[in-house]
Amino acid sequence: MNFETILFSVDAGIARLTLNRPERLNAFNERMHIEVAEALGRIEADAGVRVLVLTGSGRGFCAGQDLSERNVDAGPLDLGRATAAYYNPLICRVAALKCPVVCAVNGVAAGAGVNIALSCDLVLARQSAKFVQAFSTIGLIPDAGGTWVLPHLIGQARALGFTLTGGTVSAAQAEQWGLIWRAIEDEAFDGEVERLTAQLVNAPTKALAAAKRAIRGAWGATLEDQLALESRMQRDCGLTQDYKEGVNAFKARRPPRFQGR
Ligand code: T3D
Repeated sequence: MNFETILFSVDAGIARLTLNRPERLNAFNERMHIEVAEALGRIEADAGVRVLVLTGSGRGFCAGQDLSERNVDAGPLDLGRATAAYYNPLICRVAALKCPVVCAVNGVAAGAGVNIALSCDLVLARQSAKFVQAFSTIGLIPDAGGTWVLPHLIGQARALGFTLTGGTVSAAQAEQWGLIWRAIEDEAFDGEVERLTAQLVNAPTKALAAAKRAIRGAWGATLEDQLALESRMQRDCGLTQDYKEGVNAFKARRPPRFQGR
C-alpha cells in the first residue's frame, strides 16, 4: 500500500508513524484510518519492532475526526458505526502492542486526537501544545476511549470539567494532572523524544510489554488477581535472555545489552 496520509518507517527496531495531513492538523479521514491500520498490522507482525513513536507533521498533532468528511445536511449519519469500525480498534490495537508506544504530541491535539495520544504508553508534549476536548463543542461525547481513560487518569471532577466545558488544557497542566508523562520545552522536545526512543529500543522489550499489559489491566482487577498475574508474568520474564543478561551485567558491573528476547 502506498501511504498518502501518514509517513511510516521501521528501522533498527524503531517504528515511526507520523500523521501527515498538516493542512487539516492531521485530522483523521477514512484513508488515514485505513493506512494507520495497515501500519499497525506491519508492526504487530514484526517481532523486531521494539518501540513505536507516534507523532504528527506540521504544527498540530491531530484534530480528531476530519469534519469535512461529515456531510451533516445530507441525512442522518451513523457515528456509532464509524467509531466501532475505526476508532475503537485503533485504540485497542495501540494499547495492546507488544512494545512501548511513545506519543510525541508536537502541537494541538483535539477530539479523538487527545484520546489517541492517551492510548499510548508514554505521552510527551511540546510545552506549546494543548489538549482540547472538542467533542461537546460539536454536540458529541468523548470517544476513542475518552470517557474511560480521563476519569482513570485525572479523576471524575477534572474529567467532567474538561469534557463538559469543551475545555483546553496546556501541556504543563496536562503533566501536572497526570494526563501525560511529560511536557517539554519546545527547543528540547525533539532531542528528548529521541533520547527516550533510544532508551526504549535498547530495553528488555518482553518485560516492558508484560509491564504495560499488567498496568493497563489493573484498573479492572482485584489485588489478588493482579498478584497472580504478576507471578505468571514474572515466571515468563525470568525465562528470557534479557533477564539473564540483566543479572549478568549487574554482577559484572557493566551496562546490559538487551536483545528483546
Ligand atoms: O465522526 C465520527 O466518526 C465520530 C468521531 C468523532 C471523533 C472526533 O474527533 S469529534 C471532534 C472533531 N474535532 C474537532 O471538533 C476539532 C476541530 N478543530 C478545532 O477545534 C481547531 O481547529 C483546533 C482547536 C484543533 C485548532 O485551532 P487553530 O485555531 O489552531 O487552527 P484552525 O485554524 O482552527 O485549523 C487549521 C486548519 O485545520 C483549518 O483549515 P483552513 O481554514 O486553514 O483551511 C481547519 O479547518 C482545519 N481543521 C482543524 N480541525 C479540523 C480541520 N479540518 C477538518 N476537521 C477537523 N477536525
